[in-house]
Amino acid sequence: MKTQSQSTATEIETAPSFDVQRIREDFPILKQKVHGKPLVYLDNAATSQKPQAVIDTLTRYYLGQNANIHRGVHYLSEIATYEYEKARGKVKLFLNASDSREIIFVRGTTEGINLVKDTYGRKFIGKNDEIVISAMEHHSNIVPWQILCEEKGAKLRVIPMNDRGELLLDEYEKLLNEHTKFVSVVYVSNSLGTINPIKKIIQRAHERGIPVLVDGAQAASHLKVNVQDLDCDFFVFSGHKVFGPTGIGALYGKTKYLEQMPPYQGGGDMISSVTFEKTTYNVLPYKFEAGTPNIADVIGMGTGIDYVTGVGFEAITAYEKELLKYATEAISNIEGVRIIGTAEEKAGVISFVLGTVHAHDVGTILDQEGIAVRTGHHCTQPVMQRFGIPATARASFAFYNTMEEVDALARGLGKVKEIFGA
Ligand code: C6P
Repeated sequence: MKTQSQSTATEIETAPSFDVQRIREDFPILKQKVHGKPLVYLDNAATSQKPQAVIDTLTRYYLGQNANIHRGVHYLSEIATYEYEKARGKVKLFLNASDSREIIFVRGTTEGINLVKDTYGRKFIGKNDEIVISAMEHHSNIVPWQILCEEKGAKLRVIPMNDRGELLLDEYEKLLNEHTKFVSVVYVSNSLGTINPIKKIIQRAHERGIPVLVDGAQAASHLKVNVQDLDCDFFVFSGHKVFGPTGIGALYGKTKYLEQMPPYQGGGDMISSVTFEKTTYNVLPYKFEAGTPNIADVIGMGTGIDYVTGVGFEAITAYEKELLKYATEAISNIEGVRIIGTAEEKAGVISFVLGTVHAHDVGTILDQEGIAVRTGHHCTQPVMQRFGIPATARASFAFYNTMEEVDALARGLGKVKEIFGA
């Protein structure tokens, strides 16, 4: 299966400071066996595993800190409020936002996009206006805008991509016109792995005064995000993809937009005063956080962020680059494999088809070998349509994956070939 020029797991040199075995010790779930085989978890784009520190934070919270926030004067409420707001400060630093008031806690990327659609979108987008998205969006960044377009009589325009899965920036430029009121584009594609030139995309929209939302769901775990440097107007990500709990994420928005936007939901905590005649709203960010929030998971997400920043993005990016190179070589050398998404700039995702074997069969055989990959359309049906396929198998990496796990994947695919005669 290996060519002469191919490197083996042990030959690969990684930054001396990056000790993957040491890192794996922090993730208890990785020690388990699945179907009698060591777990090889390659479904990190769906959700990442959690370090012991995040599990400990959740336990500590429920054992000794649990209370509602922003409400009580009692000890526990003050502790919970302090921890919750401390986590907001961590997200602010993580994204390099200029102010904690620009960080709004939401359930995840999906809710963050829907919040912007329901508030900014409903207020500022109208009949015959246009919203630009790209051909590689997750359904979360397609469907909300379609709903808005239907409601308002606006139009959705789509930036096309080439056969490698790279956006065509010249075509993007052509789409921007006096009707364009919003651009919403993914930073890193979950089904292709493409890292989009998001700064350029933002600049070109800004030259025409158009605000831009960045779907950072897949970027936040692989790249150092700097919202001030990107100059994006909104940025969303999910905590569960950055080694934190599920059901929590954050929306960053520039104050100038958040101030102008109506509230998302009505309820407790988002008000400043209520009478039957009139309600006035709370200041940022609370205006957008109605009801009792997901306190424990906000705090847990803060610990996930501490963990990933402790490992360091410089080391993560360098290690994952090597891992992706090694895996791309190993997988593309298997006869019958076609990698979907071969962009010049990629993060740790390899989507592929193997001959005529259905992706679900690939995934099922790999599962028997203890290897977890995702199969299907990955919530990007238009991407599958663009490449003329129903589904792919997708291996997606995190910094705790190893070259040996890539070798296991390659052996697993060899088994699939044997079984299906592919
Ligand atoms: N992609 C995947 O397996 P939520 O579900 O709200 O945390 O994230 C939605 C989402 C939005 N944008 C992108 C680019 C994404 O990758 C995802 C989630 C997972 O690829 C689950 S479908």
